[in-house]
Amino acid sequence: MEDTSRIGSALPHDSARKHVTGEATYVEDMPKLVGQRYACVGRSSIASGKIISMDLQPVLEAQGVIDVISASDIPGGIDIGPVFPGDPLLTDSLVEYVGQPIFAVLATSHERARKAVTLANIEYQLQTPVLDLQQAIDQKFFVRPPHTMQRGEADTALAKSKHRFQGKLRVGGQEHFYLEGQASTAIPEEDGCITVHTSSQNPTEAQKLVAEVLGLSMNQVKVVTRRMGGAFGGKETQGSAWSCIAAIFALRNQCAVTCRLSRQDDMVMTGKRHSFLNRYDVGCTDQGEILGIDYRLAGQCGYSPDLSDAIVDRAMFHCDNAYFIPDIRIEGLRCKTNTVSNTAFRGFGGPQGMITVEAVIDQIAYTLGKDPLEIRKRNLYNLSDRNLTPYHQEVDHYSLPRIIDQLEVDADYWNRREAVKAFNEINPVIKKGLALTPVKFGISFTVSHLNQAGALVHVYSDGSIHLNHGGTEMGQGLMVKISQIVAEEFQVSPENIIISATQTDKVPNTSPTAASSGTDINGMAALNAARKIKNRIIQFLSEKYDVPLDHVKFKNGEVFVEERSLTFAEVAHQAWMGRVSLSATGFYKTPKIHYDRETAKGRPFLYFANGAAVSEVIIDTLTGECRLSRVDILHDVGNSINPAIDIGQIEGGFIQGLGWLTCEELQWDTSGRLLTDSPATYKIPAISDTPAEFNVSLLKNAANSEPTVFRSKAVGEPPLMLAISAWCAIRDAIIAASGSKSFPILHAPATPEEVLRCIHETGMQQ
Ligand code: MTE
Ligand code: QUE
Ligand code: MOS
Repeated sequence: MEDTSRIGSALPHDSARKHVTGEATYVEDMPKLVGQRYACVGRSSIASGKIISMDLQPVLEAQGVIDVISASDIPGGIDIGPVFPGDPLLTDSLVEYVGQPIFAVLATSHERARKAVTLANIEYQLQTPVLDLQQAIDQKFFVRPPHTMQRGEADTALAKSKHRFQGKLRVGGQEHFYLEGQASTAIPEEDGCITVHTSSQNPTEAQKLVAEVLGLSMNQVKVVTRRMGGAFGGKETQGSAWSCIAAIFALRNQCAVTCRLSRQDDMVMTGKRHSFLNRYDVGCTDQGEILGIDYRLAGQCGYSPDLSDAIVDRAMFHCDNAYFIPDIRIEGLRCKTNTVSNTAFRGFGGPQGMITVEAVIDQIAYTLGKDPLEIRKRNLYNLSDRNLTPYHQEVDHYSLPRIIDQLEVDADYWNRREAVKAFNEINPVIKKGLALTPVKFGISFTVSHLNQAGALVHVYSDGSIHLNHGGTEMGQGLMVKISQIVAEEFQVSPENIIISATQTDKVPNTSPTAASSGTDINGMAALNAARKIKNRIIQFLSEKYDVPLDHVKFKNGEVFVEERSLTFAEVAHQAWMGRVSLSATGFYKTPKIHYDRETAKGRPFLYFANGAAVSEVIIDTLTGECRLSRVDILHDVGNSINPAIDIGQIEGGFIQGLGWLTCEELQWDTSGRLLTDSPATYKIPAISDTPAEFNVSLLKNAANSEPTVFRSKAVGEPPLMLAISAWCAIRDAIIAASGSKSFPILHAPATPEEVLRCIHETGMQQ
């Protein structure tokens, strides 16, 4: 067996072929069981009020309907709030947003269930909803108390600054728009137990909540996730409700039940990225060096806490981005509105914080008449006297200065700056813009207990390997990466390894696959399990052949016992004959991290992921339309475990960020109904929005300074924020259009309407 394709090899995604042929199995593709039934949820039509009466008789009498449940039919606990209470699985009195689940129907087909839910007669007593973020701020309408982080004396620094300005930035939310909607199938088992197959980033939480709503213990519930058709944070907490509904029906009716959301139900009933309204007060020197910032970051959480406490925290952790701010105060507000509860979305609040400081930098550059890149470089963290973050973690290793230096050259920034200027001088209608922005993103869950993972590895007597761990596959390539890690440890081909569905009865008490930590933590746990088995084999062979332990070596598909060479299969067989356990669990907990939220001090992150992007845009000042002519990205993934997967994550993350910042816009009407509830009204980027020239490179010689798995770095979320460069480039083009008359307050997303608004506000150059 000759094989070298392990760590660092650009293996295709294990399911790539199956994704395009349609062979990959999603929840809905599973073979149907005899008596399979379908559930659908009836939702509220008002944003705020009380249910006065509810007549479900017409629903029950509809064609194909088998069962109807409302809140009082839930056998166990009703509240499925993931961290704090506030999310009733079904509500029977208080209604807090349009689309809130009130009852559920079981029918013989998905279509019949969907039809039946429209037949309910529900009377409400209306209350006035709070729909506007500014209104929630003014009324101090919060889902959680405010929280402040600070270092130094922001007020004093601001007072003595030569230049001082204030600003306000609106940052839009984002619909996840995963290809596969929320879906769960529940199957009743013996002794009142239940199995749930679900499209979830968080099988353990689904297990816990299904157990709670059914009044079971966790060992009676098994949750299985083979893969998701995309998740992006949207299936971290908000996949559980549909598992619970399916499970309740399955036990009541002793049949298999599938609950999957139609695209419209999914868009209306599940949370999105938080929109933010951020305020800043900034002081700087003549050279553009920031002296102090006073921030107020206000996230729109929707009606319940969900993960908003941690999400607004992460916005606060990233409103410095790559810049040292000597004196800083950050206040974070968790605003409540009568809209669906917002949730995790790639970056987890980080992007909404980071974009704010990038707006600040652009405003400093504009005020001082300097190139924004010069201001960015002037304010970067260094490793000596400018290395302390607002949360008192030291920046101790930092590839950004190197990344920016190299990208400036690779992307030919300064020559293109001149070319853009020259272009804008002779073109009155079409304007170009250019921007380089960095990303520094903290890696680890900021909530310490989540930074743990488990794995289970079996070696069978024929040398084939079965691998299981707590992480879930959502398209990001976690499974292929972890099989490369285990293959490396045993020095076998990844083809020897079968990747199995994530299952709560194989690895218990898992964290959600989130915070970009999937490979970091599950990879380490799998490595730990593999190493245990390997050490047992070494011990066994050393005794059997009477050689010292270090004379047994695994190399390239073979096991060498001094000069004797055995295949991995032969070794597995011998070890089994020798009664050696060839199965092991593995465990990992992230070292070094600690954070005290009370004092807002500590080391929440094991390390930082870094990257930078240069975007060049062309805008049409008559229509506000915008195109990306060229994007150059240099990103640090440490020692890449799989460069093909990593580059895919960078490209995908950038384009998803581009959608968030340029074309995706959520809109509600004045009664709180989501208007953008289908692809007809909600515009995600298309293949034609890919930059005309798109250069993506991985930083070379970039081994992680922390002992992560094979010195790699997390890649899932950070590249999304590289798209901020496109948003800054659009502002650069608007400034050119106005002949630099005033600084345009460009909000996000920079849709054509927003670009036109800015141009009209700042005035076109004569
Ligand atoms: N890539 C794909 N293809 N699909 C996804 O749903 N989710 C992102 C990112 N990349 C996602 C993705 C998010 S929000 C996270 S946190 C990480 O993947 C999670 O996976 P990882 O920790 O294994 O990188
Ligand atoms: C990044 C994340 C998450 C996070 C913190 C991060 C995340 C998540 C939680 C979380 C917080 C408190 C809980 C809990 C989960 O925190 O995804 O169950 O009690 O779920 O910095 O991605
Ligand atoms: Mo990702 S937002 O942490 O699921």
